[in-house]
Amino acid sequence: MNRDTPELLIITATYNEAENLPILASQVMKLGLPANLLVVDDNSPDGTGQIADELAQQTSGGVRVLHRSGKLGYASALREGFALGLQDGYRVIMTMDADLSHDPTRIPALYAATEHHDIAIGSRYVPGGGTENWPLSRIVLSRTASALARLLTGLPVRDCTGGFRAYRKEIIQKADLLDSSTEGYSFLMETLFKCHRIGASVCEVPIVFHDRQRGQSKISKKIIFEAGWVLLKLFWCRLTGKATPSGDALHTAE
Ligand SMILES: Nc1nc2c(ncn2[C@@H]2O[C@H](COP(=O)(O)OP(=O)(O)OP(=O)(O)O)[C@@H](O)[C@H]2O)c(=O)[nH]1
Ligand SMILES: [Mg+2]
Repeated sequence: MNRDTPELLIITATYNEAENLPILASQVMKLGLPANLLVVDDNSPDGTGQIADELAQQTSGGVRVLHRSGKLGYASALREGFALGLQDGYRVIMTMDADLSHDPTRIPALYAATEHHDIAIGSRYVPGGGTENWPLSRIVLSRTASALARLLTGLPVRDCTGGFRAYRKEIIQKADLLDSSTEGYSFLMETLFKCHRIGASVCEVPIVFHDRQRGQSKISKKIIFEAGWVLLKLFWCRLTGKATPSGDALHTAE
């Protein structure tokens, strides 16, 4: 571990977020936290990767960049970010979207919650949380996914599918979160499932989710289908108690 490594790593996966990334980086840097913002970019055709490099220079390394060769998926971007975070010795690792749907002013609350919990989830579905400007179709999709995930996995969490989270580094290691082959948002359900199975303490911090104002959504039918499939596999794991979707042995609580 480098002794200059700050406590907190905030990972944001980017694919064509050229308009959003400079705003996000400036809002995160303004918080004045002991944090690095890690941009994991998949060679975005709109030049997000180059913008990230410029931001890294302007912030003297406050922003860090991981370039990948092409569009390898949201989940694997987060996993590579986790791997770098563990390797470099950050104490807390956060994830958030780059499209400003996740409000950076909630970062301090999530970070503070890791003082007492292994994972802090930015939650739309607890008092004080919510969504803004979301079309009815997205509200229905998200609410249904969260309710189904809760029912089938038994997770005691109201918002299982949001990607604005803070993890203590130890829980990423103990729950083996790098061992997964999911591509999209199902990774978020899978990570919670794995953490819950080893007795992680989880809390939900209210957030208001804002619909993206710039750029395009990357959510696809394939990713929605994957989420349904992973959910069924998690249900099966819950029933049998034998294995997680990636096939690794289940851990028991310590
Ligand atoms: N590196 C990388 N980032 C991705 C990929 N797919 C999505 N992202 C990023 O992951 C974050 C979430 O993706 P979005 O497209 O906003 O998906 P979403 O939030 O479910 O959809 P909207 O609400 O419509 O924006 C954004 O910061 C994207 O740029 C990918 O394949 N690779
Ligand atoms: Mg989004």
